Order: sequence, then C-alpha cells, then structure tokens
Amino acid sequence: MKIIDAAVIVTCPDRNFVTLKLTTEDGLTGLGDATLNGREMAVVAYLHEHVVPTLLGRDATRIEDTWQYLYKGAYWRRGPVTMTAIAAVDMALWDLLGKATGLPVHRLLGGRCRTSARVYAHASGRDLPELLDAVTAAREAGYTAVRVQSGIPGIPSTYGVSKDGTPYEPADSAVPSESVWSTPPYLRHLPRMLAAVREAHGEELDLLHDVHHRLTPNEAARLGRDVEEFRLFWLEDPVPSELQEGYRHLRHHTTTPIAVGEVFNTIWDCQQLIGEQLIDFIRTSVTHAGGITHLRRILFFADLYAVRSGSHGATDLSPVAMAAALHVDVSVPNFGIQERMPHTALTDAVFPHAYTFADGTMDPGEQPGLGVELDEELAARHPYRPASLPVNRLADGTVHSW
Ligand code: CS2
Ligand code: MG
Repeated sequence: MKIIDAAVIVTCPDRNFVTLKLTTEDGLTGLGDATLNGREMAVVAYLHEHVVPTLLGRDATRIEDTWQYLYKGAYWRRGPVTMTAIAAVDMALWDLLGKATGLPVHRLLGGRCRTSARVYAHASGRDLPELLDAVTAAREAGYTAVRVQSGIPGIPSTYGVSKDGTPYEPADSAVPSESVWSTPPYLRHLPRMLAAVREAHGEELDLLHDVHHRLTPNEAARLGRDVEEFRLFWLEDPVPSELQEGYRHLRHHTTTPIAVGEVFNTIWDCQQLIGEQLIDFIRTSVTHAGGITHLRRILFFADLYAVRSGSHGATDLSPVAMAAALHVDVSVPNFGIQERMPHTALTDAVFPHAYTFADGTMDPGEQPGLGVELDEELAARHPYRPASLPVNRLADGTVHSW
C-alpha cells in the first residue's frame, strides 16, 4: 500500500485548520490533523519542506516505523511543530489502515474497553448568574461533567469566558491582543464561584476548572486547599506545566485532583509527573503529542501509575483530531474523560464525520478508519486567516503566562 501523494490543506471555516491528506496507489485517502493554534503555517512549512518528500513511495502500513523515522530520523526531536507534523502523518496512516481493512480504528487498537467516551462541556459566564445559566444549559444538553469559568470582579476580561454569546475562540486577531491579569482577585473569587455552582446545581454534577497556567506552586497549593470542599473532578493547569517540581509542592498540600498536559508534546514532558504520581489526569492531545501511536504510549505508561486520560478537545483541534481522540478514548484501559467544545456548523460541514454525541458521551462510530472526510471544495472557499492567541500582562505591564 504505497503512498503516492501527500497534500497539506489549510482552511478557515470560522477558525484555521491544517489537514494532511495521504493518498495511496489503490486510491485510498487518509486524513491527519496538523493544527497548531496560532502557529499553523510553521507546521505547514515543516510538512511541505521536511516530511512530504520522505513519504512518497513509503509503505502506508508501516505505522510504527514511519513514526520512528520521523522522530529519531530528524535528529532535532520534540517540540510542538515537529510533533504536530508527526501526529498528522500518524493519524492519516491509521485512517488508511482502517479503510484498507474495513475496520474502525478503535478495533485496530485492540477494540472497545467501554461503550462510549464520557465528555465534559464548557460553561462560562461574564458573571455568576450567566455562568449558572450556562451550567443549566449544559445539563439540559445531557452533560454530567461541566467545566466552569466566569468573569472575575476587578479583572476586565478573562480567559475561558465567551464575550457576547458567540462560541469562545481565544485566537482573536492576527497580531496578539493583550489581556490583563491579577492573581489576588482570582484566588478570592474562585471558591465563591464554585460555592455558587454547588449551591445551585448540587453535589452530583462533576465540576472541572481550568487555571490556564497562571499561578505559582504556592498559590496553586493554597487554591487547591481552598476548593477541596467543592470536590472538583479536576483543577487544570494550575502551574505552568514546564515547572514540574512545582507539582510536587502542590501535591503535598492538597487532594484536589490535578490535570495537566495540553501543551505537552511527548512522553518525556510528563514522565516525572506521571512516574511520581504528581497528577491525576494527563491531557495530552492526539494532535500535539505525536498522533495515535505516541498518545497511546503516554496513556499506557500513565496506566501503570493510576493516571487517567483527559484529552484536550478544544475547537482548535479539528474534527479529524476529535475522531482520533475518540478511537483512543474507547480503547485504552485508563480513560478518564474527554474534553468537548463543539465545532461550528460550518466546520462540521467541511469535515463530515461519523462520531456522535448523546447523553453526555461521544462515540467514534463504526465506519472504517477514523470516520471523517474533508470537503475540499467547501474548504477552499474558506481560506486561511492569520489569528494568534492573546498575550497576558499584569497591571504594571509585566508579561504573565496566558
Ligand atoms: C484550553 C484551550 O481547552 C482548554 O482547556 O486550555 O482552550 C486552549 O486555550 C487552547 O486550546 C489554546 O490553543
Ligand atoms: Mg486548558
């Protein structure tokens, strides 16, 4: 099953997506997501210049060998651009193998360990009443786990909160917009916010919250303690993830479950966090952590230490990535939960897919391969538009993690 063509397709149906499409001599096509939010064209160049020429003529069934070739063979290892490019190739190869054998990818990965994958919704509001309404809407839509974020009194606008009823999409301008951050009001606000949600929605709903890398280890330790009574499902990215020792400090001070990893690219980025059991959930995504092959390596390692999966599933991961994540979710032993931010109707039209949502869970479906197609004609009508993630500053102008 020789690869005879590799095309990199960039489209912007409401937001940018980069897709790798491999074609074999038998006319089969496989898709891989290569979207790196705000750095899309860096991956496009990496694929065009350094990856595509090595794929032509290659046997598409040699998935592990191709992964090793692109990882070890490049000499320059790791990093988001490289690992996203490798991921796209890996996903496309699994898609091709599924189509060639007539099997959905989850069956190639050992088959289902569960009927479907539980997902969590995002609920946000500029103030508490708006947040409580958003949680109600998520529950009415069938979700049993909800990520809660709200505006913080004293901070003009914050991460994770949709502004005017439109779906939240942080990459909002070609040159990064700037936001202002202040930690003390946030630390005062969060316990109040969670108390309000528990008061209105009771004990049974699973609640998650994303700190988005903004605290020091000691601030995070205090927050973890302050919110223990609200029994979070997880507290996400409390400390910038490269500061792994910080998680040891945090772990020693709170039993609030911790989820980390959406910015990690390899098993080497989370080896210490998992091996020392400093976290409860690993959030590496199929797109940014080297594809299905490498994500599974991370998750099998995590299983040894009772760390469960919680794959990143923001809208900047395309429907191809969502499908790939779901095939992994239903087939690994240590699945925790899957993030879901629904794509726009236009994105769904550009990427028709077999996966479905019902009763707070998602299912990858039984179509051969990943079960996603790309409508290239519709994609071409929505060309790339540069968009960057915001930059964060403290009131005195100091740049702070966003
Ligand atoms: C967020 C993301 O989904 C999440 O948990 O942290 O929305 C993140 O900000 C974006 O994916 C960045 O590209
Ligand atoms: Mg996050």
